[in-house]
Amino acid sequence: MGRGFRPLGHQRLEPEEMLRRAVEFHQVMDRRRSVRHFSSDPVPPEVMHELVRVAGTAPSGAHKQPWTFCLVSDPVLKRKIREAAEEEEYTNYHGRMSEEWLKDLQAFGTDHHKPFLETAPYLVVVFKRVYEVMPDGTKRNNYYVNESVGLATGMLLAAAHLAGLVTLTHTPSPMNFLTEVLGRPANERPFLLIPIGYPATDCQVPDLERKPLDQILVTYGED
Ligand code: IYR
Repeated sequence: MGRGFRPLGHQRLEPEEMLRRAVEFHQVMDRRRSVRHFSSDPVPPEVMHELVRVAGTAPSGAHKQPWTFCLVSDPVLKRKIREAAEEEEYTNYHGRMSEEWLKDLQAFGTDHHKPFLETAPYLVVVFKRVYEVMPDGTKRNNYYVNESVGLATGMLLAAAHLAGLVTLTHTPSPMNFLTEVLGRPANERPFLLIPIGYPATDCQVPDLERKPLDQILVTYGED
C-alpha cells in the first residue's frame, strides 16, 4: 500500500494566528450538542458523502482504515432499524440497565422510544472492520480498531457540525441487529449509529455544562 515517503508540505503559523484559529475552533465546537429531536427535512446526499470523506481522513492503526460507513436514507430500512432498536431498548429500560444507570440517564429524558431513527433524513451506521479477508480467503487482523474508528467518528461529528447539521451518537444495545438489517459481512461489527439532519423547530437540549479546562487538563513542564 505504501509507496515510500514524500515531503509533508507543512507551513507554520504565527503564534497569534495559531491561537486565533484554536480559540475560534473551540467556540465553534462548543456549540455542538447531541440532539434527539430531528426535522425530517432532507439533506443533500453530496454533503453526507463529503462528511464520510472527512471521517476517512482519520489516523488508523497501520493505516488499515478499519471502518465502513453505511449511509441509510431508505425509509423501509430506517423503520426496521427503529423497530429493532426499540425492542432492545425496551429490555434495557425495563431490567437490563442498573438503577444507577437509569438514574444517570434521567437528566437526558431518554426512554425506549427512538422516533429519531425514522425522522432523521440520514442514519450513518458506523461499522468497525475487525479483520480483512484476503483474496485467498485468509484473515488479516486490523490494529487499534476501536481507537481508529472512534477517531474517525469524532471527525464525522465535527464535520457534520461544521456543515450546520446536528447528530446523535446513539448506542442501541446490543447492536447486532444492524449487521442483519444492513446485510454486513462477518468481518464488520456495528460501532455506533449516528442520526444526522436538521434539528426540529422546537428542539430542546439538556442544560448541561462542560468541565472547565482545569478539570480536564494536567500540565507538566509549564511555569
Ligand atoms: N442506549 C440507551 C441508553 C443510553 C445510554 C447512555 I450511556 C446514554 O448517554 C444515553 C442513552 C438509549 O439509547 O436510550
